[in-house]
Amino acid sequence: MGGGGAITPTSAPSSPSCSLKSLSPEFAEYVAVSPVSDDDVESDECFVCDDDDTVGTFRYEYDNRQLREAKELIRRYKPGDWIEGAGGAKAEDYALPEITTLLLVGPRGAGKSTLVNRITRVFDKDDDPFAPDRAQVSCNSKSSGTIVLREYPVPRNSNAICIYDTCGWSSNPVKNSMMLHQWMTKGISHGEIATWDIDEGKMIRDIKPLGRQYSFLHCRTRKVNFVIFVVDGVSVLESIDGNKKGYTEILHETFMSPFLSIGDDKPVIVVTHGDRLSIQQRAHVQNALAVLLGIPVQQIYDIPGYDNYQTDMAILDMLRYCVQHAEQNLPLKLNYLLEVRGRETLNNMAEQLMRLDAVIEATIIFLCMVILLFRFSDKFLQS
Ligand SMILES: Nc1nc2c(ncn2[C@@H]2O[C@H](COP(=O)(O)OP(=O)(O)OP(=O)(O)O)[C@@H](O)[C@H]2O)c(=O)[nH]1
Ligand SMILES: [Mg+2]
Repeated sequence: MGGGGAITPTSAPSSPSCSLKSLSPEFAEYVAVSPVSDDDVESDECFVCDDDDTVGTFRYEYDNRQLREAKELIRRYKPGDWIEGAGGAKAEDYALPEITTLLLVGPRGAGKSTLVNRITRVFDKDDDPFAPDRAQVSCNSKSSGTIVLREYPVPRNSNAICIYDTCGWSSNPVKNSMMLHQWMTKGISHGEIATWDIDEGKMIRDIKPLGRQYSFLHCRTRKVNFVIFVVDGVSVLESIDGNKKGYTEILHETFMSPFLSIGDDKPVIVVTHGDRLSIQQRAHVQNALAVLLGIPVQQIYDIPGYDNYQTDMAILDMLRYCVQHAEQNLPLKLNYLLEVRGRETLNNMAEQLMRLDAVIEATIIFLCMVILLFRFSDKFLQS
């Protein structure tokens, strides 16, 4: 039965999107042909690797280069850069967001705040290796978890991409649905207090202002451009292979909410806690989620609690996926639509006039012919 059974940790992590169990074709080509130097200078020299150490060195260099390129792609990105343009529209015809906003949602303790820290860490490794974590992680059930919505630019100080960490779901799907609907339709703002429980919410509102002046005033409201749906892989496994069906039921019910989709695009799934599962169990969880939620397995990112190349690549892949899909669904500017519509209407009117013109001309010719015919027939009768 798949990878189910007892939960066992593994020391050999992998990510579906970037695992390199055997040499990929690009890597094989790279090893056979390209020399590696620090500045990636190309030359015509050929290298043929015949021992494991050399292959290991090339693989390390290759991985490093891939990671660097993937990070650069995210660092260079500006809203509008990845718009493909359709129906004759160009990037400047779209209503670009000030900053591309990604929303993290998921059950309580799924690892949303941890994911914020992990994403930040990928970039901090180059910028500031000793920078502290940003998001407050809850260490046990006594913690109330995230309550205040917070905006985290990625990388730190970026003005192109930001991630919003939110509170975990309640056990009541109706309340989840209401809160998610509000975020997706009205937008979200940094510092907003969010909780599912009305009584708890009132209590928090009374306490929090002690530490924060003017808490009733929020920062700028952001429209959500894409959603990241975070789930705990261990709870999913326990739910699909055990009796605790509630976890996957609530995942399914919430995931299917139409307002979580941006256009036709459903959220990406991030599976956490993979470091507590074996590789088979992780694959089993991903396949089960793909079937349960009706999405391709490539839309599910395995991001375990390891600090290694595979995890960093999976994070960067996931960010790229989100931003690309966010850009594909940006709305067109109103004045562009009006201009296009106006131009189309004018063209239609001109076409109709031309058609009318032809009809009038044909009628006049016909009438002239009739008059001539009458005249000739009169003369003929008189003679
Ligand atoms: N082993 C392991 N632990 C994780 C992982 N991700 C998160 N955790 C732990 O899970 C617990 C909850 O993590 P959080 O990041 O606070 O979860 P959250 O989704 O933000 O929780 P709420 O804010 O309450 O909704 C913490 O103890 C984390 O250390 C993971 O990938 N592996
Ligand atoms: Mg949290």
